[in-house]
This record gives sequence, structure tokens and C-alpha cells, in this order.
Amino acid sequence: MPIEIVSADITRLESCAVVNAANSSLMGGGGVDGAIHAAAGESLAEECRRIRKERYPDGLPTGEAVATGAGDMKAKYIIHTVGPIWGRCAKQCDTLLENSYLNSMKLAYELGCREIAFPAISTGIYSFPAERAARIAYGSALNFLARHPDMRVIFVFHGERNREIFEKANAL
Ligand code: AR6
Repeated sequence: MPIEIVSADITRLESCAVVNAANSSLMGGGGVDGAIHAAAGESLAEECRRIRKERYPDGLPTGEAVATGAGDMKAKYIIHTVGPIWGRCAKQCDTLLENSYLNSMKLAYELGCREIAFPAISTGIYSFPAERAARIAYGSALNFLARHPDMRVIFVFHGERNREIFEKANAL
């Protein structure tokens, strides 16, 4: 199946590209971002500092994506994207979340990856409603896969609740 749903700790996956639900500072934080920075180690922090300085002095804009190595993780690349903060994205929320998914897949594909693993972007600390986020995630993946049928998308869930919500959206 080109779309797979798994329950796992995303930091342990061997997928070519693993997506990080980052914030615009790229300097780490809580949630999956904190877990990825802890698992990848100091080389990731160094690379992020360099990217900030050289490419994004004002921070990575919401909906965009940038790639780094994966340090001590088994993945090849980490794709950092900043999802929208629910309550602060007005009418742009859905589009910004879709951009996060599409830009991450595009970047991974350009790097030669044919497999990408996503956490449920924005549905934790950023409070995006899970059902709505699931529909957008699934729609974005179908959109990209229609144009890139050799790609595989893995949605990784840490809790059963989000996984169930996503599986319902997936069945629509
Ligand atoms: N593996 C898979 N999924 C995980 C893991 C993990 N190890 N850890 C958490 N999740 P969040 P956001 C799930 O809050 O809402 C950070 O501080 C979690 O259950 O990590 O985009 C950043 O620096 C949830 O479903 O990301 C930003 O400031 C999903 O990942 C801010 O949080 C996303 O939750 C970003 O908030």
C-alpha cells in the first residue's frame, strides 16, 4: 500500500525521510520535536543552527520544509516543517497544514527518498483538531501520490486515539 498507518515512536523508524513537527526556530522544543532532537543528537542541533543563520535568519515560515541529516537516528533525512498553530492561522489553517505535508513530500522526493514517515503535524501542542488534520493529511498524501506513484507515505501515531481518528478519515 502506498499509504500505511503505524503505531510507533517515529524516532526509531528506518524510513529514508522522517518528518519533524518543528517550530520556526528549528531549535527543538517539546513533543515529537524534542524526541527527534534527543534521538538525533548534537549534530542535528548544529545543522539547524547553520540553516537558521544561512537560510532562515527570521525562522522557517509556517507550511515550509527544510531537510537535515538524521544524526544518530536510523533515518537518512529529517524533514523539518512548521505546522499552523490552531487559533492563530485564521482562514489559512487548512492550506498551511496542507503545505506542510506537500512541501515535506516534495523535498523528500527531490532528495531521492521514496518513503516518508509523518507524525500527526500540529495535532499536539499546536492544537489543530485531529479529525480535520487527518482529512488534510490523507488528502495531501493522495494528491502527491497521484503524481508520484512510486512514493510511499507512512503516518505514524503515538497514541491510539489519533490513530483511530486517522483511520476513519482514511476510510472516507
Ligand atoms: N513519535 C510519533 N509521534 C509523536 C511522538 C513520537 N515520538 N511524540 C509525539 N508525537 P507535537 P505540534 C505525536 O506537539 O502539535 C513542539 O514543541 C503527538 O502525539 O509534537 O505540531 C515544537 O517545537 C501528536 O499527535 O507537534 C513546536 O513548538 C503529534 O506527534 C510544537 O511542539 C504532534 O504533536 C509543534 O506542535
